[in-house]
Amino acid sequence: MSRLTPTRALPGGSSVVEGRLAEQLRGSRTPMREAILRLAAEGLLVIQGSGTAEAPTIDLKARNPMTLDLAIRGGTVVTAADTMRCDVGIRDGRIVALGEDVGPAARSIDAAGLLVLPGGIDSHVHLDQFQGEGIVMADGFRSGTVSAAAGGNTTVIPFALQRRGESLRAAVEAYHAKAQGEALVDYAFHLIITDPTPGVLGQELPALVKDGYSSFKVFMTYDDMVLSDRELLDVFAVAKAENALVMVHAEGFDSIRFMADGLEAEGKTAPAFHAAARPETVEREATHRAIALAELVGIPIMVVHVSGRDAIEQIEWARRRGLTVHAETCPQYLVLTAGDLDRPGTEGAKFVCSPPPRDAASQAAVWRALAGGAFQTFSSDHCPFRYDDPAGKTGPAARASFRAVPNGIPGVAARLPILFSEGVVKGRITLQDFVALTATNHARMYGLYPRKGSIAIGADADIALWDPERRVTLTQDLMHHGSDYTPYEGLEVTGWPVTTLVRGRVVFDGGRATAEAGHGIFLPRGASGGL
Ligand code: DUC
Ligand code: ZN
Ligand code: ZN
Repeated sequence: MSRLTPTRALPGGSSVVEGRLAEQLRGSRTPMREAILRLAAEGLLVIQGSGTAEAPTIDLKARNPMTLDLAIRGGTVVTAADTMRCDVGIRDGRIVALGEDVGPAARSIDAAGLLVLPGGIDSHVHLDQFQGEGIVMADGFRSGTVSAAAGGNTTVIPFALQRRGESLRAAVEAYHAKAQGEALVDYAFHLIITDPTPGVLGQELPALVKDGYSSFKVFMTYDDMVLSDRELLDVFAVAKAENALVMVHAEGFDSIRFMADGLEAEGKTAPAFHAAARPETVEREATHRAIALAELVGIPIMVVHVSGRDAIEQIEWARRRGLTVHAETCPQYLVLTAGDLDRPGTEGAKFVCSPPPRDAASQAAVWRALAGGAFQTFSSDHCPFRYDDPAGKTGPAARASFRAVPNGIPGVAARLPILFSEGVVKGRITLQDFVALTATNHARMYGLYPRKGSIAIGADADIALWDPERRVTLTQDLMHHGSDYTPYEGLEVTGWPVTTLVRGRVVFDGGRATAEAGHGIFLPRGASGGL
């Protein structure tokens, strides 16, 4: 827990009694009376009569509107560009001063020995998202954002999913209703387009982009979400006209069906066969196709949850051709492998996500690409289900075949500790890379910069106070999410978020939420700024 201290010596309303002071200090009453009178003359005590005085309630801010609400003192501030020893002064939820000594403040946090990081922005999470009849996502906006704050995040960008036949605007309104009054950290929405009707493409999507929903995800697989190449092109054309960013789930629908049908026909239905049904070839083909379609239309795209070597090769190939292809990767592709899906019984279901984790060689390729700047963002793809639950990973259909195991794993609380420990502490990436990959680039890419994503004068005071030396073993109880497990159970990390502040308010500290649900606000976004 960080140390929070009032700046005033005596809290307002405290009494000072001449006789009691003399007893406590083992002196006579006269010098006590003189001291009280002197303090009263300076306005620091108010005489109440008969040897009693009271500390006035001083509203430092009312006295001087320039006084800070909060100062974070003695820490090491880290941005995507610099590391510097300086204090941070906060007023009205924003950073208003950075310097050696930012002056008086109503409250101070002692951050000696801590890193003062821009709060994490997780631009790929799923909260309370419809997953199919009988399946329940384990986190809504309350538990999901508590988990985010526990992991040092101050903004999340979940998805508003359009179900086929549904208006996109209605989908957005439904997700707002789910989030209203529930979030602990700030949030925005990407759209998921599953039904690009003329009305969606011609009216709803352009209007929604103008209203601050400046990115949308499209799927190249899943029965109820896949878009044909023609539909992808139509959506891409609207993105071009509206200056919006398309996020692509790149796995080939028909290839997966072909592989899964074959495996099932051979009776191979255990969770491990989820990975076998979606080999890197399937992701490589779709990544290449998405890039080609984007080239035809002339737009940048963001390839999300890139899992390994093959897709990275396609992205690098496209960049060599001069195309703008952004890419995101996630913790599961750094510390999990397809072998985890092969754990005994149904345990492997805990690791079923798409694309699936790969092998050690692909992990190494993802690290190389991260260190070399090939990835712009590192997100969790938090998509939580319960394991021991018929509405989760081990329902009757899921037990019968890997095909029915809900697709996704929780990770919003584990994302920052994993990248810090495996990346910064092990010397694979720099502290600046870490901040860029977890906060600044997300803000830039998704139209939240400069309000979010950095520690700078004028920015929202969204801050993670980070103990770079704390050693922690990741366990379910540290995640504060709605899943009943973490796929990262037992992973030992060095570096931990001790306090999370959203717009100057401490929202998570000492292992618990410290602000009320509803502190988090919706953030309409501008256009993608690229990097
Ligand atoms: N894609 C995601 O982005 N998250 C979970 C499952 C999926 O297919
Ligand atoms: Zn996806
Ligand atoms: Zn996702």
